[in-house]
Amino acid sequence: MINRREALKTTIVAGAACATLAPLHTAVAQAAAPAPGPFSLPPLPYPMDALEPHIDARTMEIHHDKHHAAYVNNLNKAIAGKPELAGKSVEELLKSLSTLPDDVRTAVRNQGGGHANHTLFWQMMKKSGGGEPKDVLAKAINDSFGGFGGFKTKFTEAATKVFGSGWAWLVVDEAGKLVVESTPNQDSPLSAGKLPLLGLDVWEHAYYLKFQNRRADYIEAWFNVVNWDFVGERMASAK
Ligand code: MN3
Repeated sequence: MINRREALKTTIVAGAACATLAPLHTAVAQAAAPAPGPFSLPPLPYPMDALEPHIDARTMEIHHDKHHAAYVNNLNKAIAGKPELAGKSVEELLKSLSTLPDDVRTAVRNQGGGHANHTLFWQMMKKSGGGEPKDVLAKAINDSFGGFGGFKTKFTEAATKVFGSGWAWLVVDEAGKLVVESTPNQDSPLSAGKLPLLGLDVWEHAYYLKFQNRRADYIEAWFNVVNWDFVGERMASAK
């Protein structure tokens, strides 16, 4: 029986996409046995195939069980031996990057960011999601972007223009304003004093199996699974 890594390799080779084999393969290989520590991988809030046909089950499985697990593992490894950090939430750590010891700052930014971003990402999607936001959130989006269409265009543009790996975000900024932005790598808006309401992972690992290089198609498909109720609750919590 072949394991997941071999299966992935086979899939990618069969897809004649050898050029991307190295980074994806390496990233998957990083997910090892869980390292002990205060942070743990939250279960997906729905079955692996809940977001089909828009986001495929195989991608969800690798993305959650391997990639997100690796961020959690590496975060635990990074703060091992630092009990003063182990009692803090990942959000607290990300909000105070500049005050962290030099030897863990980059790891918290990357691995902690990866853990926090993905924990949100799973909740920002749901089966039979999509459509448009309602109530207070709808009004806020209308006021800020001239309507849902204006928001979608701006968010899609931000997600499309991320060079390399990163995220597109709808955030509440320090002035309480709704803003669309992007961050590179696993940088969290929390580290810039903003509250992420909605985020889209545009790392290739989030879409390559189903969409290959067609990031635009992935972005369009993803809008069909957005959990606007969750986004609305996040905004309400900001006040
Ligand atoms: Mn990801």
